[in-house]
Amino acid sequence: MLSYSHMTKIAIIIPTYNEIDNIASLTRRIFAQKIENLMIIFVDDNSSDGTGDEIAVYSKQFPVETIKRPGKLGIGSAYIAGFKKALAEQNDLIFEMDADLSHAPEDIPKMIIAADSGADLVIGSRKISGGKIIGWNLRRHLMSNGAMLVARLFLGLKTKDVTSGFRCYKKEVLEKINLDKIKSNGYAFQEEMLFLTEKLGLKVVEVPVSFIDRKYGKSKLSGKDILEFFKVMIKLH
Ligand SMILES: Nc1nc2c(ncn2[C@@H]2O[C@H](COP(=O)(O)OP(=O)(O)OP(=O)(O)O)[C@@H](O)[C@H]2O)c(=O)[nH]1
Ligand SMILES: [Mg+2]
Repeated sequence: MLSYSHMTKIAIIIPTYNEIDNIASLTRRIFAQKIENLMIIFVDDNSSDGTGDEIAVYSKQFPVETIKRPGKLGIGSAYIAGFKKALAEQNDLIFEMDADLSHAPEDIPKMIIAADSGADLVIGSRKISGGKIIGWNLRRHLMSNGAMLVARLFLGLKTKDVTSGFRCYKKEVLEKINLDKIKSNGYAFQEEMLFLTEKLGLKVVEVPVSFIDRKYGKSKLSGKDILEFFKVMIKLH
């Protein structure tokens, strides 16, 4: 059992859109970490592949809740809906995590320890020593590195992994940010949240993780998301 200095309530927010083949393994691996007071909040956008029914199976065995939305409304608004529920339910640490097993549940404990050691926002980072990306082609690496370099220079970000969607926020960070003002989605959402957190002068700590490209299901990343990433960068500047 992982121990930390106080009774910490933890919520893991996981947006899902057609992730049926990943739910069982993801849920089992998260609860296999034996972390006290931990719950999952799935935000499912009426997936057509039965993801919602699969989640319902696990919600009988584990502390799993679901926010069901009527259709694909985007990852940014899914996270915001999850954040609001997690705050309303008095969670102290609030994670963002993908459903596609790119983020290893086994990395959750070290992120909790980093938060407990003083970080306001912990980033599961692929871009510091010890972090890596497994399974991407050269084009994907170049695109990702290029976009992150431009964003870091343009917005003066200190954090290396700007777009990581594997994060742990202390509740105070989410209380300080006006969530209703955030309209961005995809990678732009991660960029905007990071910018606002750094601007508040809060402590961001990166811990190395290995990101593994998805085996099951389809990527929802689109050209529109890449364009939005640069548009939001200009808006924030
Ligand atoms: N609720 C909801 N979840 C979404 C939506 N779009 C993506 N997701 C989920 O968000 C997570 C990240 O989406 P991915 O398609 O893996 O995108 P990515 O990780 O940025 O890109 P890849 O590296 O290609 O996998 C996954 O759990 C998706 O199921 C959406 O519109 N609504
Ligand atoms: Mg993914």
